[in-house]
Amino acid sequence: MEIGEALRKAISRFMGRASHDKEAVEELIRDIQRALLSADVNVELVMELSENIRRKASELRPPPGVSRRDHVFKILYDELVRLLGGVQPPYKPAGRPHVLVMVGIQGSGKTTSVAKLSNYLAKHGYRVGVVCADTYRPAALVQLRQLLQDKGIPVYGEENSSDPISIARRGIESLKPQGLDVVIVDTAGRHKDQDSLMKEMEEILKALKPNEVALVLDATIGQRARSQAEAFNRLAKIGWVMLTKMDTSARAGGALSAVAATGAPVRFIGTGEYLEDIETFSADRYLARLLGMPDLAALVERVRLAEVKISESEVEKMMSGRFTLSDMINQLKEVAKMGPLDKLFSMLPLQKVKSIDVEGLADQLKRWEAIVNSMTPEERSDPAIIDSSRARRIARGAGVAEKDVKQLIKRYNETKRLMKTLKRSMGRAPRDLLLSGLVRKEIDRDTLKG
Ligand SMILES: Nc1nc2c(ncn2[C@@H]2O[C@H](COP(=O)(O)OP(=O)(O)OP(=O)(O)O)[C@@H](O)[C@H]2O)c(=O)[nH]1
Ligand SMILES: [Mg+2]
Repeated sequence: MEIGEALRKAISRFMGRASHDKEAVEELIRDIQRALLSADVNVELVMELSENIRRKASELRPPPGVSRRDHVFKILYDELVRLLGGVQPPYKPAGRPHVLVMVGIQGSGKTTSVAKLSNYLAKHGYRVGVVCADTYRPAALVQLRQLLQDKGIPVYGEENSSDPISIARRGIESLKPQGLDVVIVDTAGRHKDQDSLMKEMEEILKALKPNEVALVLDATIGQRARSQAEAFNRLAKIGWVMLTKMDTSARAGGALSAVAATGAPVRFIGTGEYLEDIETFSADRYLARLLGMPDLAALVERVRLAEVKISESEVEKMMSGRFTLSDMINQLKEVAKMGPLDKLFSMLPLQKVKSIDVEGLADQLKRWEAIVNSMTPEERSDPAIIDSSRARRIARGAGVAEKDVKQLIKRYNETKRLMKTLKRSMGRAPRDLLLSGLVRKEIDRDTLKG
């Protein structure tokens, strides 16, 4: 059974049970262990994951409004994310230049990925150069030059040499004086057998002593990913994995075992044949796809929101209509402190946008705070009295444009209106419900209508 399917089955079985007591958790753990072990995930890692689930399920209480079933599932989910290398900080190649060699078997997508990654890094402000050390496929050099040179990314290659090691060496020597931050080396994958490929890689790595080796893995190859990953990892410690062809229907379960086998996280994924088709890897999105259960993703999201702590008195205030402009801003500040903004922000009915530009929000908050500070106490407690001339005065005092003042008041009125609707629609529903993220659904529906 493919790993994704095995995990899906284990989860469905648990979710479908009538009770979710200790026994059910043990059964879930056994099923998950079987699934992971049969995908060759390292035994120690599996044991650690099991122990963490067991401990958290017995020690932690579900957040308000969340069933034990959903809570246990979220615990499992978090452990799977951790197994996948957790949440990676942004990629920051260090060293001058940082020499990165991309390896992988024939057709895995190395050349395409080298082009994508160099363009991606160049866009993020790095000066990047590329060395084509593939002597078996002359088209690779032509392809890289076509794709990259007009982006200002130098590509070193030799048309008539058949020695990849000296090409790579000369390539780095010739690119170094150009003051680059990163040099990415594309290697060949086409060999008559795996042994000769490995031998060539070994020599290249010995000669170049790169800062990093990245493994390019085709997401569609399933469990073979693991033996490939291990073979390359024996040659050199794989720093990270680039998973290609994630735009195809493959569930990419092999990646999980490859990652577990090498201990190297996935950093980037390829999502198509074009230069722009590269994304940073997100364990969240990957698991949603591996498990093939979109409703599970929604569930994780709901539990996550429930785990956010907004105090009862705040909720009380919001619901009672004693919700002032300053309250709104204070609340936004609290939310801003709490991290993954786009998710948390959507809990408060203040923005319709789906994803929030964090820096933009911080700026906006500063502006709004200045606006509220330059209001009189009467204006603050009753913004309805703010007419154009007052708005102009406030704007001058806060050093903002008049339209910023109007925007803030509009946002405040919308929020208040929403609170009223919410109160009506929820009647005397327990506060917990509000906290559990149900709010969000109501609001989405509401804002969509409005
Ligand atoms: N759909 C899709 N196709 C991809 C992706 N990455 C690579 N490809 C395709 O996969 C095929 C092989 O890609 P290459 O980059 O040539 O692979 P390689 O590892 O350099 O191959 P060799 O040099 O022969 O070892 C090409 O047809 C690419 O267009 C991807 O993320 N999505
Ligand atoms: Mg190639």
